[in-house]
Amino acid sequence: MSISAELYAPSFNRLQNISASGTMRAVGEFVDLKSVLKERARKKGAVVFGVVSIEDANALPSVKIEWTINRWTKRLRDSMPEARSVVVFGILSTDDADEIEIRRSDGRLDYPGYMPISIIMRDLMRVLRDYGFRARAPSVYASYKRIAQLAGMGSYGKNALIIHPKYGPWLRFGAVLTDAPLLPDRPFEGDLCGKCERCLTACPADALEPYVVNPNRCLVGVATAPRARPELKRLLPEHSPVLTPQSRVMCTACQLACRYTTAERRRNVFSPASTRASKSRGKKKPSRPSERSPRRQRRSRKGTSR
Ligand code: B12
Ligand code: SF4
Ligand code: SF4
Repeated sequence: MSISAELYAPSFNRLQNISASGTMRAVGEFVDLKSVLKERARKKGAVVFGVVSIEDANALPSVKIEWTINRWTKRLRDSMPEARSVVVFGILSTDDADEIEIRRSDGRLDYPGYMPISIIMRDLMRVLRDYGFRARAPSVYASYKRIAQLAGMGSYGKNALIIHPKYGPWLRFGAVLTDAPLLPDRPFEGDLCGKCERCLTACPADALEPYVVNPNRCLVGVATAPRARPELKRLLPEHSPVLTPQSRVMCTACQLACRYTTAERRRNVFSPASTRASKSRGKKKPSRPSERSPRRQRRSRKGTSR
């Protein structure tokens, strides 16, 4: 029988590991490990899944992560020298409730919408270990967007996010490093943006140039930066509404404006004013600039300096 890189026959030791976790398989049974991982990720909420070879992921240039992080991205092999594959998956933000940021009393920032990522990562690592392979989380200083593009999950968009043909910019990525030899997927080729520039126009903070976001202007960064410019801070209540004294909805204007955003995602926005309006008039009135037409957005942005 010929065995492709991702088909795996458990050895005796590995079989013992498997049996210890209650997933005993017959000796000599070949398992398509990549499909097992993909199915597990899907069951836990991932909508996209792919694999990148460690060579391709490691060849990515190191780039500076700015914002409050101020560090260079790490090569993936630094986290696991024996790694052979990077397993990548993406969950979907379907609602503004997935965009909440909470500042805990110790100053830590929490993003409940990202919670499923850690759960899926832990689960995939457990599966890999059950099959006798090593697995660990990559450094948080890896470049997830570049890895996702290599795994075929979409093109790098003018809003500086990975755009998926079906899910638009709403994917959130997680990854696992492993020494399992899994068959890599092909990188996503092409540019889904074309001549479109809707996100650039929609950004209330002028934080976007095509394919590049300025973390010092992006309101997601501004909301957490102690020394952000006052004229940008003033945009926060409208574009990054506060829910409680310690929590807010992150700005989503560039994502809502994207032509790959579904009508359903556009409806699921935080907007108490429009809820009141629709109750009183039986009709939904857009209140956040991101829901208005690009021309109205341009008008409302006048007066914002770069
Ligand atoms: C720091 C950070 C921020 C900072 C800085 C943003 C930035 N520079 O990307 C701030 C606070 C502003 C931010 C905001 C947001 N972020 Co953020 N952020 C990160 C983090 C931790 C690091 C990203 C980074 O700084 N990389 C370094 C920079 C220099 O790398 P880069 O942008 O890839 O740079 C390269 C490209 O520009 C590329 N390039 C330029 N032109 C072109 C053209 C093509 C065709 C290609 C292929 C490449 C390319 O060349 C550069 C050098 O290699 C990542 C998680 C991670 N560890 O990767 C999440 C991450 C990028 N954020 C994410 C998200 C979703 C957001 C927000 C929507 C908020 C939210 N809901 O979480 C906003 C969106 C703002 C925006 N329009 O980009 C997601 C992106 C998902 C996606 N679909 O792409 C990530 C991957 C988190 C995750 N786990 O999913 N973020
Ligand atoms: S998240 Fe908001 S401020 Fe940041 S780039 Fe997108 S639209 Fe601009
Ligand atoms: S709004 Fe248009 S230019 Fe911006 S990311 Fe979406 S498709 Fe690309």
